[in-house]
Amino acid sequence: MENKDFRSGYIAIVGAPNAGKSTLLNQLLKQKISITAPKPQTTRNRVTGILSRADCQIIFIDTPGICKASDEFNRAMVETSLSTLSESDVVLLVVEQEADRFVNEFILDNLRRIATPVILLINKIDTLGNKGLLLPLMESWRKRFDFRAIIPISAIKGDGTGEVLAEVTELLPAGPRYYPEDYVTDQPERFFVAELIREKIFHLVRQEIPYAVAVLVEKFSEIPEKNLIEIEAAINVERESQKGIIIGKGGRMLKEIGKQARLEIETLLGCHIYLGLFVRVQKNWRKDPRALQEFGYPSNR
Ligand SMILES: Nc1nc2c(ncn2[C@@H]2O[C@H](COP(=O)(O)OP(=O)(O)OP(=O)(O)O)[C@@H](O)[C@H]2O)c(=O)[nH]1
Ligand SMILES: [Mg+2]
Repeated sequence: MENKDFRSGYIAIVGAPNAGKSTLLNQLLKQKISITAPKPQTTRNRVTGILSRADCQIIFIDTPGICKASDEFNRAMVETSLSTLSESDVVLLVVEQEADRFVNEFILDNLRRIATPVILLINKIDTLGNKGLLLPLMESWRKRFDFRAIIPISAIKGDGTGEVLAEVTELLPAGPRYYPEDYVTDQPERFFVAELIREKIFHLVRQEIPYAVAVLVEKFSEIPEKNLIEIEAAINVERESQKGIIIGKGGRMLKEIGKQARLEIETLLGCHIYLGLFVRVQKNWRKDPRALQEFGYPSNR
């Protein structure tokens, strides 16, 4: 029998690109759920992380960074993030000290239109040389919005995240256990496989190319007697020249992407992995509604 005092809720994690939202989700869950990278606009979909306790269930939703979108593809991602705001019980707004003032004001404008409680998380305090700056910084944020709480954190080190959990738990409404206790996410394994490959490309391939990449898992077959999963995935790029860069001299880049991704996928899935990667040119897929749908991305059309 479910306890009638059980509480649960959806907690949106929003903020400007690169603020550390996905790093925070992973820290809260003590597990890598969402991919991270030093480049902005890494996250493209909502990514769910579920925290189950004896008396409550917290469903965190990591979102794409909100920015002044320059094209349809980015606009659709920003829409994904904004729509999460009104569907949540609590919003965690992640900011990076005083950076991204314009974007944060835009997000605050959206938050002023809804009644959802907002907790401000000032992230990356490990990089703050002078800790004396923190109090005036918190004070200036307090003047801008009626935050439920303002918590300085370091998502990467875990500083302040215990306090975040305590505040969130306080604000959880009465509600059911939405997911079985052992679920950490509701996304399928194929999604994480594609994301991990994309993450390695974000880390290994230079400049703008990772933005032109979409990964699609085309085969995922389990062979239990060998404790093996055979995976084949297509790395889609927009142009022939990008294909060459992903493959690299003598295929070296693709091999390195495959090696790093395979090691992490093996840890994630707890078995041996055969990972076959190939690169395909799908001309201007970011502007093609059919391709966007196929790759699991929102499209405004
Ligand atoms: N020093 C420091 N770096 C951090 C901290 N949190 C995140 N980072 C780094 O900031 C970069 C961006 O982190 P992400 O978690 O990918 O940021 P995000 O907000 O999810 O970014 P998008 O998905 O692109 O919107 C990565 O290089 C992280 O390692 C922190 O507390 N301290
Ligand atoms: Mg992210």
